[in-house]
Amino acid sequence: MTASTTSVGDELLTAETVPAYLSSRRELAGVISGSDVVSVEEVGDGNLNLVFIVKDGSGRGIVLKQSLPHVRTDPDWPMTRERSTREATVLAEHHLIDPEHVPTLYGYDPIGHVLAISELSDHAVWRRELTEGRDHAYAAAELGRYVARTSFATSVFGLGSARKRALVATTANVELSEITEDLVFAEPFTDHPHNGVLPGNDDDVAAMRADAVLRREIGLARIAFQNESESLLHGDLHTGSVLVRDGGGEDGAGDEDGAAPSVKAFDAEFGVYGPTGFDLGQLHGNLVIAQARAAALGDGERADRLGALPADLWRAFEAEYRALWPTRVEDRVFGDEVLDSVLDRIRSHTAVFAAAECIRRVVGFAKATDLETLDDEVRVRAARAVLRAARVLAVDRLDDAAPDALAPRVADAIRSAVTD
Ligand code: SR1
Ligand code: MG
Repeated sequence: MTASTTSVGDELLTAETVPAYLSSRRELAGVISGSDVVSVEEVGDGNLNLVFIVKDGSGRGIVLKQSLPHVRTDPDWPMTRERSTREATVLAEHHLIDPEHVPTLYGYDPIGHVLAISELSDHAVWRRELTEGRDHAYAAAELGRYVARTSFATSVFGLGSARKRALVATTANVELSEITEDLVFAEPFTDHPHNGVLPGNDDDVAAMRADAVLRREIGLARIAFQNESESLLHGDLHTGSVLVRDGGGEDGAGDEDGAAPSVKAFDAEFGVYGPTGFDLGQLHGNLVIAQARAAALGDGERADRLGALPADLWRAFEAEYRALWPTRVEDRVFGDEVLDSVLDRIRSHTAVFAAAECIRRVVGFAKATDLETLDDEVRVRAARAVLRAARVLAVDRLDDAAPDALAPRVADAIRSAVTD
C-alpha cells in the first residue's frame, strides 16, 4: 500500500474535483490519467461513503472511495473518518492473502480519507442481483474459500502468536465495532429509534424479544464478537458487500470456453479481529433473507435453490481450511485432532451470527433491500419468515449446527411463515 504525498485536504470530493484530485495523486498515474478523465459517476449507495467510478480516454478505470464524516442518511450521526485507514489495512492484508477475491488497493490518501481501488463495473452487487432474480450460486463457494484463506492466514495458525498479536493491536476498529455491537447484537432486542417494522410484524418482534433462549444465544454471540480475536474479519460481509460477475453458461459458473466467474468482497471498513464465524454468518443470514423473499413471492423452487447456498458456503470454507491446515506455523499441540473442534466451533458461531444478522436486517437500522422492496403484504410474510428462520439458526444449532442439518429446518420455518 502506498500513501500519497499530496491530497486536496480532507474536503469531500465531487464529480467536478475528481480529475484534479487524481492528477495530484502521482502514485496513480500508471493506473489512470487525471488529465484525460472522460467520465466520473458517483455511485455510493451504502450508508457511509462517497464512491466514484472514474474512466479515462484510454478506457482505463479506477474507483475512489471517500468516507463521509457522518451516516449518509443522518448528518447528526457522526462517523470517524479514520475508518478509511482501517479499511485500507484490511483490504491490503486480505488482498495479499487472496487476490482472487479482493479488489486491488492502488493507493490510500490518509488526509482526504480516499481509497483508490480497482474498477469493477463489469461486476454487479450480489444483493441487487439476488433481488432481481439472478442467483449467482457459484458465489457462495467462492466466498467460502475467501473466508477460509483470509481467516486461516490471519489466525494463530497462519501467523503464529507474536505476529498475530501484533496485527490484532494494529487493526483495532473501536468505533465501528461498537456500531456492530449496537446494531446487530443489542438495538433490535430493545425499543430503539433505529428500529421499525410494518405493523403486521409487531407481534413477531414481540415474540422474538420475549424468547429467553434466543436472547441468551444472541447475548453469548455478542460476547464472542467482543472477546474473540480468532482472525482478521471483513466485518460486514453481507450480500451488499460482494461483487459478482458470472462466467457464462446456464448457471453462470463458466462455460465450455473456460470463462471463469469472478467474486470480490469489498467494503471492509468494519474489518477487525473477531470470531471467524461472524463473516460466514453474515453471508449465511443474508442468503436466508434472499430465500425468504423468494418464498414470500411464491417461488418455492427458487427458495429451495437459495436455501442450499449456505451449505455450499460452508463446504467450500471447510474444504479450503482443511487444505490449509498442514501449512500451520506450529503443531506442538495443534495436532490434527484439534482441527475438528476448531471447525465445530466456527460452524456453531456461523449459525448464531446468521441469526443475529437476520434479525437486525428485519428489525433494526440498515434493513435488507431484498425485503424493503416488497409490497407491504408480502414483506410482512417475508419478515416473519426471516425472524422464524433466525430462531432455528440460533437455537436448533445447539442440536446440530451443520448447515445441511439446519437447511431443511430453516426451509420449513420459512414455508410455514409465508403460508400462515
Ligand atoms: C451506521 S452503519 C449501518 C450499517 O451499514 C454497514 O454496511 C453495516 O452493516 C452497518 O451495520
Ligand atoms: Mg458497507
